[in-house]
Amino acid sequence: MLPRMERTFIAIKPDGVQRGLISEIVSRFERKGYKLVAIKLVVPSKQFAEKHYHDLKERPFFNGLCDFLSSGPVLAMVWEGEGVIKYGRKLIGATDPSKSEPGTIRGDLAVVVGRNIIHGSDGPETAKDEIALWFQPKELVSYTSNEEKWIY
Ligand code: 3AN
Repeated sequence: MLPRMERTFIAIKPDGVQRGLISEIVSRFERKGYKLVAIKLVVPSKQFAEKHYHDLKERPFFNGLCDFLSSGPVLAMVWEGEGVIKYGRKLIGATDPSKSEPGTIRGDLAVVVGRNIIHGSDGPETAKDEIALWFQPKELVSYTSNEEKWIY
């Protein structure tokens, strides 16, 4: 990994998987120029979902949110690239899809906040913690893609 590279945790939630949006979402990150370094389909337990969303445990929607995340397959991914944490959030769009800009993933593909199809780490610390929660170090693949020299 080049020193300026960063990594972020991105997950397609059960609604995005059930709606057949995996390829659409993956392609947006891929075409932007980011590199996929880990990917797996998992059904998280409720306890695992609570760990993932621990920051939100005081919020009224916490329980429903954790039930929802653990209700079916989630596509967990790690994407790498310069500025990927912040720009990944831009690709995703505002939390509430009724306010997300068209052109963003939530703006184009979702309607309500409780079914906003995708999660992305909100900063470097969260990215580190979430990657460590969802993946073992050996599941993160380091490689040089042929395209990289044209991107950087
Ligand atoms: P983001 O996912 O954009 O980082 P957060 O961290 O504020 O947003 O919220 C995490 C998740 O909690 C959201 N993706 C959404 O699914 C859920 N959420 C946030 N606000 C609400 C709400 N008012 N009602 C139901 N679910 C919510």
